[in-house]
Amino acid sequence: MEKTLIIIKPCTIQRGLTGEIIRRFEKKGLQICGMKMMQLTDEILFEHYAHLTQKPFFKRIKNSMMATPVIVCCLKGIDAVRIVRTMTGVTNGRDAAPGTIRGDYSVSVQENIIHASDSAETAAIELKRFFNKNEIFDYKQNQLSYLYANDEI
Ligand code: IDP
Ligand code: MG
Repeated sequence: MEKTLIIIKPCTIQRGLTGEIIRRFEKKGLQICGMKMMQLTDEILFEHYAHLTQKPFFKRIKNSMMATPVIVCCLKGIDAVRIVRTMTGVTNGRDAAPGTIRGDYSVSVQENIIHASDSAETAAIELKRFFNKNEIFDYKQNQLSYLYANDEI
């Protein structure tokens, strides 16, 4: 089983879409292993968006991500990273396919609803960045034998 990180961005919190987003992942069958609200800082965003610090829009993204607290969430399942990225859609909400989260709720490159880890390696690093060890919970998912075939788990 794989674990991945999503961040419910301030635009989503302000638009009252948090429940909608979490609901999609729950309905899919992913297990919530951690969830908390936190205020992001300059330091954590500098690290988290290290690949964007030289971009002219970096300050704008940073301000946008600090506009309200965010909700960070750890989701678990087989191929969870890939599933969550596919459900999230491409970065630009205007290009994202209908049926994806960004495709259904965003018309913006920047205000694009959630962050989702892009590989298993990144997910491990990002989960450590936003969660303490005791904030990720490993508990039995009772529906497991209805979500997967025996040979998959
Ligand atoms: P991702 O969120 O789809 O993985 P990244 O390229 O990692 O996309 O960019 C991180 C975040 O930075 C995006 O989700 C978006 O909010 C913002 N961003 C990326 N490219 C642009 C841009 O060209 N203009 C404004 N914001 C951008
Ligand atoms: Mg990214």
